[in-house]
Amino acid sequence: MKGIIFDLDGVICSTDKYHYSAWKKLADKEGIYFDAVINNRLRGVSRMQSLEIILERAQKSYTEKEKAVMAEEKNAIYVNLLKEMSEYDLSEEVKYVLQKLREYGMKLAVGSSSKNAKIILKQLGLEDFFDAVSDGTNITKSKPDPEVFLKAADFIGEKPADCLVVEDAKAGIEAAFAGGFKCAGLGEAAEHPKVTYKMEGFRDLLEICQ
Ligand code: B16
Ligand code: MG
Repeated sequence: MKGIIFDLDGVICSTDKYHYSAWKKLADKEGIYFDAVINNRLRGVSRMQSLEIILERAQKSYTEKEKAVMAEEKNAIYVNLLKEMSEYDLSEEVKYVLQKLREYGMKLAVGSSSKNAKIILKQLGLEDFFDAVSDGTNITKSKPDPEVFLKAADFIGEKPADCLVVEDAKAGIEAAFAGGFKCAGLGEAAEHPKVTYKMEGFRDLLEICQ
């Protein structure tokens, strides 16, 4: 293994709770049922795809223009919540493991569907840490398409077969598999049949990459 590509939301940090609050606020306003189980389906998928999943429970249909306004509104709430984040939101475990992997000589990249990835990295004090960031701003297709990870591998100059993707989402595991990457699953993603490594915690990476 020469490179590791980390998903951001749900792997490096817990922005998933902010996504949930922001979508919940919007869903409540529209009178659409939304809960944590539905929220799990939003992991790793794009903002517009997330909205489509939420609208499965809507009682009326929305025009494309209305959907764009709703996605904008959710994003504004979400970005506002991100302002609360700081380097204290980076766990000691993640910080320690990232430093160790750097000492092992691994190339480290981010592969996130989020268009807000750079803001999040800045809030966490990681804006200059990774060798490359591939995110929602440089892709045309979101996970489960492998584009975001293929771009990340390209940015660090490594072949997919030499890189490990670390993911918390079903869509992310499928993207990694489709791109020819090895992948390590955290949380619910650990149970996905296509994972190469099941992780119980972030620290497991030290063993996987030794
Ligand atoms: P944004 P990841 C993903 O991040 C989130 O898991 C997903 O819930 C979100 O819809 C997507 O980013 C887009 O985010 O609205 O900020 O562009 O897990 O790929 O790091
Ligand atoms: Mg994720």
